[in-house]
Amino acid sequence: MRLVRRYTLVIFGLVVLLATVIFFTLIRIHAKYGDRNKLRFQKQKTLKDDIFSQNQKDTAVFYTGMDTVWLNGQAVNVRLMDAKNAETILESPMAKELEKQHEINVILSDLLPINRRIPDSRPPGCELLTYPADLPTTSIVIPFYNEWPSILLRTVSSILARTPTHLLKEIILVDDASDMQTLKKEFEQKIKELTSPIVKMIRLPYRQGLIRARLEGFNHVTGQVVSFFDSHMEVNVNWLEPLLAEIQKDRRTVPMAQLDYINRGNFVYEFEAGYRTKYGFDWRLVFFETYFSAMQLKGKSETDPLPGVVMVGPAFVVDVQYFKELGTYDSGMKIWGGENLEFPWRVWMCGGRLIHVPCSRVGHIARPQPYDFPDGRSETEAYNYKRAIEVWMDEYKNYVYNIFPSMRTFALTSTLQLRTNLQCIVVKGYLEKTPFMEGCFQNEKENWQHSKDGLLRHINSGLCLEIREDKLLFMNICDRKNRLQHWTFQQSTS
Ligand SMILES: [Mn+2]
Repeated sequence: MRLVRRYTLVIFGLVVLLATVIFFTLIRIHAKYGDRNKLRFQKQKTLKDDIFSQNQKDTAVFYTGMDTVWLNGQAVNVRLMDAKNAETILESPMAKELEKQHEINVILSDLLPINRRIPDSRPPGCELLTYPADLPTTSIVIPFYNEWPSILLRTVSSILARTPTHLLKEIILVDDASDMQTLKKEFEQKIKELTSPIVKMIRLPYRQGLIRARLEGFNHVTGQVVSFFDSHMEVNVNWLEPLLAEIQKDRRTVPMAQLDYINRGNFVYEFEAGYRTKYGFDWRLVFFETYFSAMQLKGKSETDPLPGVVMVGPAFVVDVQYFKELGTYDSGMKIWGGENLEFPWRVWMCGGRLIHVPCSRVGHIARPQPYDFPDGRSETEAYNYKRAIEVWMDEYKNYVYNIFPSMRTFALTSTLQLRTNLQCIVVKGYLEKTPFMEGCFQNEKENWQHSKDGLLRHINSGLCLEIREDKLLFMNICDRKNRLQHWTFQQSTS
């Protein structure tokens, strides 16, 4: 009896020991291999929680411009760190300094999956639309200049993930002579590892600016349609088909995706339901974003494209042959600025059409331009604008010269000789033909309405006057609940 009990005890002991060994071995294997490519942020409940948690179920792919960062004198591998470390790194002076330098929270970008999910921002009804099977093929040109590697890679990765392969001929990256070393060999290796052979890289030997870099990329395009992108974007679901369908209907249509905002501080993908972006310019040639008013939307469905006045720059598509017929971009323009007005003027005045397509959504990190201007920014812009108005604006150019008299004296070596060849209409025709131009011109009568609830509404633009915390005035979407938009008028007592 005692012998049997002793054996039972020994066997029981061995079983417990074996189970313990197996348990700890499994834990070690899991720790070593289970999360190799995953950061574990499950328990984190902070500002970054949303972003980090959204990819828990997928295999997240990370790319860090710097695998190792220095934290309190210690090397930390950002791929393997835990949530607490992530938080500390994001708060570190190094992260803050880089954010200031690049005007984007670049370390956070490194910590986010390259293939992260973003919310579907399309208006209801878009997912029910169907498109022809034989849409034209597309090439995408992405110029970059000192872009942070993980941001550029996320741009490419989102296109590869959300663009049907049979429609995408190639993605052409054009390095406009960046001097950031992280964009060179190491980056090219990452591109090869994480993307596909249809991604091509062109390196320009010296700085040519965004406009000429786009044109360099355009020379290598083999698709029927070309799309120009910025290097800090993320495309949304089904972004391409609605644009291509418009070109298939009429090859002289230039469709633009509606841009959403990717917050440069926390990388949240931001959009507002029902918001319909529209762009405009005034005679200072200041480009601005506004939105279609309720009156302009009357009789239109949420999925209907609407005509646009000018473009913001990236995320539009154009038929390659038509782009050539129109004379592409004005290659005489320098660096950046002005092409987003000049090209749309050309399209509208020469028989084409520019439209906003609400079912095509692309996220964009808005920030001050990373481009630097060797000749000075305002000089470069003045030069480009002069080219644009001298060609297209007839007597209207005097509005611009009256504001900037020094622009009159700028010498241009040559200007475009397109108008006669293309049989384009005169500028008055443009102003009449382009719908929704109201609110774009400074010489129009400005009407303001002061409503009972205190809002000071600008009739033409539909926007309201708002005073910022720092006492600067600006125009914003009217919001009764916003106290910074409440104005009262008092009789002077003095
Ligand atoms: Mn941009």
